[in-house]
Parts: sequence; structure tokens; C-alpha cells
Amino acid sequence: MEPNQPQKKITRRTLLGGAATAAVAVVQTSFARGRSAVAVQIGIDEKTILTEDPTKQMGVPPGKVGTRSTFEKLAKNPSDISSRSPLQDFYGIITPSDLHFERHHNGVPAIDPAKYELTIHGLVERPMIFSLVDLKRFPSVSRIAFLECSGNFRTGKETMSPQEICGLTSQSEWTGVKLSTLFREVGVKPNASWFLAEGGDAARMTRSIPVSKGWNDAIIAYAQNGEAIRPEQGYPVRLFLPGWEGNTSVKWLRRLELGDAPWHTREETSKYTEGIKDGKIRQFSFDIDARSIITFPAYPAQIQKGWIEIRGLAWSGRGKVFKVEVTTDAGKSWQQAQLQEPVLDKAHVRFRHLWQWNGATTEIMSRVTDETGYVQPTFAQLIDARGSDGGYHFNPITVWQIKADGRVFNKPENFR
Ligand SMILES: Nc1nc2c(c(=O)[nH]1)N[C@H]1C(S)=C(S)[C@@H](COP(=O)(O)O)O[C@H]1N2
Ligand SMILES: [Mo]
Repeated sequence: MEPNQPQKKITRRTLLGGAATAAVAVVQTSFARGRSAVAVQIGIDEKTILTEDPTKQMGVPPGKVGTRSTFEKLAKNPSDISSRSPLQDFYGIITPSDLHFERHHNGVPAIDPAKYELTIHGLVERPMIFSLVDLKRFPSVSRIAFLECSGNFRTGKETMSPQEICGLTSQSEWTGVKLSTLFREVGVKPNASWFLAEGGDAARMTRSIPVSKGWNDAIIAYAQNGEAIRPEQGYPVRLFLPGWEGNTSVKWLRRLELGDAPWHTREETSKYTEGIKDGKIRQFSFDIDARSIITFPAYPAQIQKGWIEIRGLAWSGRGKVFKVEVTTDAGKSWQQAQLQEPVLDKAHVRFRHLWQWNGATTEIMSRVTDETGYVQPTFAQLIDARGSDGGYHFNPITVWQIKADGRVFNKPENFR
């Protein structure tokens, strides 16, 4: 139920009506029980059993794995190369693992964990090969952090949900061994300033990473939200670089090579650079800039007059979210939203703001400031700074238009 909808009144008539329905249900019990169990197990629409009173029939016994209610139609809406998290359907800050966005350059490889190997070589004292068992013997670390693709922006039409606009960001609790632990194990040489991370997929995706990030907070991750990393997220092992553009978190990680200069791989020349003014481009733009988006009310929601809890997500790759401001009058005035604890470093944070909608058309938006003082820009400011090409690292304020009938639409005002 949306927060501004009136509650259904309980009358004597409704109570009596309920009792009468129950009597009918008793007669159908054994038939209904069979139907109910089958419905859940084969995943058919539970509406077929909705006429029954669930307190009058045996429920379905425990299963090998839990299931999402078939009433919840959550989907990642995949294309050939990516799938996007339905941000508008989430609560709290953790992305359910099966709804984590996916981006693969050449599909998901099948890797046997028993045969898995991670090679570390180059400018090191002791080149080594680690099995998965080896990696799990080291002291482990867990941290909640987001992962976002640097190409996480779409606009162009009114009928776009948060998922379509910026669903290439998700958040998990990642567990693994600190890369600094492995660096000490192999004895990284003092003159090593970069390392190459290589994936074991058909794309053999490779990125050059400054060694300082490896010493600082890089994780060789083998678990996600309490279980082994999913194949889509890099099973059995991925590199995880908190706060950095998603493509540096190389999945299906099989090799790290220490060196004294970047490799200028395919992913660093033909891709993952962005235009700045005067025909110049930025390369190695690792940090994810601060961003926020209102996820409710947002397309395709329709609201009613009265109190609304505006809700959304905010994050920064450079540290903690400092504040989120919300406007409900198309930018004339801004008010500070409440941040829901925990406010974690390089993590999605949930914000909320109470608003009484009077039924007039308006525009609502959110704007984040991170702890470095960086303020989320408007689309016009970004275009101004970069030239006409949007490219990667495009994190503008999202504008939602509220129509008189309460329907909410993306405002693609700025589309080039
Ligand atoms: N080996 C390998 N690693 C990869 C990729 C890939 O195609 N192959 N895609 C990258 C990109 S572009 C992103 S945004 C993230 C996506 O991670 P996810 O699919 O777990 O969300 O993984 C990165 N790591
Ligand atoms: Mo990406």
C-alpha cells in the first residue's frame, strides 16, 4: 500500500463476511491444499488459490531454497550486454543478489572452482599461483559497498523508471581477502606502481590499476551477501575496487601482473575514456562521482494528494554521503532529507523526505553532496563541462515531473 492511501475500514459486516467465506473454504480444504502447494512449486499464479482462507488450509512445507512471492514481479529487464537493477522496487540498501545488475563483455563463463587459479607475477619477489582453497585460508574481510558501471546513464523519454535511467548500480556485502594481504605474500617490489587485472572470460577483460588502490582497499572477493559470489558477478573470484568504476572490478579474475606503467589495454583506449573540453579526453577516470535519485515517487508510480514519503538512494565513490537535498518546487527551494543509518563509505545510502502534495503539477529532484564537498551537477552543468558528448561518468540530477493526475514522469528536458 502506498503511504498516502486511506486504510480500509473494518466494519462488522466485513468481519461477518470473512467468517462466511471461511465456512465455504473448509469444504474445499484438501483440494485447495493440493492446489496451493502445486501452485507455489510450479510457480503458477497464486491468484488461483486466493479465494481460499489461508488460515483454513495447510501451507506449503519448507523447501530447499526460499522463493520470492509470485506476486512480486521483480525483473532486471536484460539486453544482450547488460541487465539493470529495479531500483524503484527496493527497500533499504542491499540489492538482492539475483537482482544485482549485470554487465558482461562476452557472457558469463562456467568456471570449476576446483580448477580455479589466480596467478600473481611481474614485479614481485615470489610469483605465486593461488587456488580458491588457498585464498580462503587468508584472513577475510567483509564490507558493504556499491558497484556501478561508468556507463550508467540513459535519458530521452518521459516513460523511464529509475531502473532504466540508472539501474547499472547495485550494492552487496562483499567478502574476500584484502589484496594488500596477497601483495605482502608475493612481496610486491617497491618500483611496482601499476598492476594488470585479467579476467578468465571470453572477453579476457583487462584493466591497469594503480598499486596504491591495491594496498588501500581492494578486495579479492569470493562471496556476496553471505554466499559464494554468483556466476554473473564473477564466480568464483572477482576483484572488487570500492568506489571505482565497475569495469575495474574484473570478474572471473585469473591473473594479476605487477608493473611500473599502465598497459593501455583495449578497455583503456577504445573504451572507458570521456570527452572534456577542447577535444581532450580523460583516461583512468576511476572514481565514481556522487549521485542520487528519487526512487519514489518516480515513473511508473501514480500518487494521490496528501502526505508522501519521498525516498531514494545516494552514493559517492569518493567517500561518505554528507547530505542529500530535495526540492518539491522545481528547484526554487531545497530542503535537507533524512539519511537512514548506516551511512557507509562508498555505499548506497537511503534518504527520505516527507512532503504534502497539494495536487498541483510540479517537479521534484534530489541533489547529493559527498564528504569531499562535491555537489551532484545538473545535466546542463555536465554538458557545459564536458562538451556535447555525454559518454561515461554521467551523474546528473534526475528531474521527476508530477502531473495533475498524480502520474510521475522523467523529464528528458536536457536531451541532446
Ligand atoms: N572479466 C570481466 N570483468 C568484468 C566485465 C567483463 O565483461 N568481464 N565487465 C565489467 C563491467 S563493464 C562492469 S560495469 C562490472 C559489472 O559487474 P556485475 O556484472 O557484477 O554487476 O564488471 C566488470 N568486470
Ligand atoms: Mo561497466
